[in-house]
Amino acid sequence: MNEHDRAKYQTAQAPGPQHHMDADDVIVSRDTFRDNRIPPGQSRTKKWPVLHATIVPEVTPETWSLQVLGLVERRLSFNWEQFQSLPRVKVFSDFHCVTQWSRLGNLWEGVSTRYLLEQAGIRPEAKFVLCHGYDNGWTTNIPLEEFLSEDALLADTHDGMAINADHGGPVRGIVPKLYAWKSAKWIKAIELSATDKPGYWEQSGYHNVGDPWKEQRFGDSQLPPGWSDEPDGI
Ligand SMILES: Nc1nc2c(c(=O)[nH]1)N[C@H]1C(S)=C(S)[C@@H](COP(=O)(O)O)O[C@H]1N2
Ligand SMILES: [Mo]
Repeated sequence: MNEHDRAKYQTAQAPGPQHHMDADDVIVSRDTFRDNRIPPGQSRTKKWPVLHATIVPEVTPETWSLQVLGLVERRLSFNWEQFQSLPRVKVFSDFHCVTQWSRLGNLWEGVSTRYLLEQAGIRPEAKFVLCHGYDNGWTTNIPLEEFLSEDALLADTHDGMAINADHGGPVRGIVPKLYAWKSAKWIKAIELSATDKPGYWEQSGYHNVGDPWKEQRFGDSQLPPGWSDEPDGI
């Protein structure tokens, strides 16, 4: 294990929401109050696995910038310094990957998606968000309403440490209510649109919404290669 993995390894019970309930600067995701925080078909990992489709792009605070565009009143653009000057939020939440691991009790810090989109002004026709990553045109689509959840943010910090390149630093999206593929690493742009545009994993057969509590892993029409929902014997 390298130093980063050691630092992120959870040795004890999953961190619980009780430590943050009295802190008025922490938004606690509702799902962390469940008696069983692990959605159906998932298991807890104490590690923080690294998962992405292609490469770790070379993006640093010096080269990173964020665009907010599409169906907004005002297109916005932030460099690192401008992003750092925005109001900050902390979110305590669980993180569920469709490949069946869940990392419980993460404290994220960054800028609320609600705040960013309020600054941009949401045009009434906007219904969907497409998050773009710096990795080879990777995208993920999210219903606007889910993207505006109070616990959704653009995070640059995880459990008090800057998010490293493997995990999507300098800045990544975090949408705790949905499977982790909806949490765009190395986020480059947030695009609002009236029509839904399936992203990278959604086009390869993953569910369009991806609610882990409803086990929305795969879409109706397609399954990712190697998966089958046919009962045995057919
Ligand atoms: N830009 C980008 N974001 C991405 C991905 C990706 O391939 N590219 N993979 C997603 C998937 S499938 C998961 S499970 C999480 C993993 O985040 P982690 O590597 O920090 O655990 O990132 C998501 N965000
Ligand atoms: Mo994932």
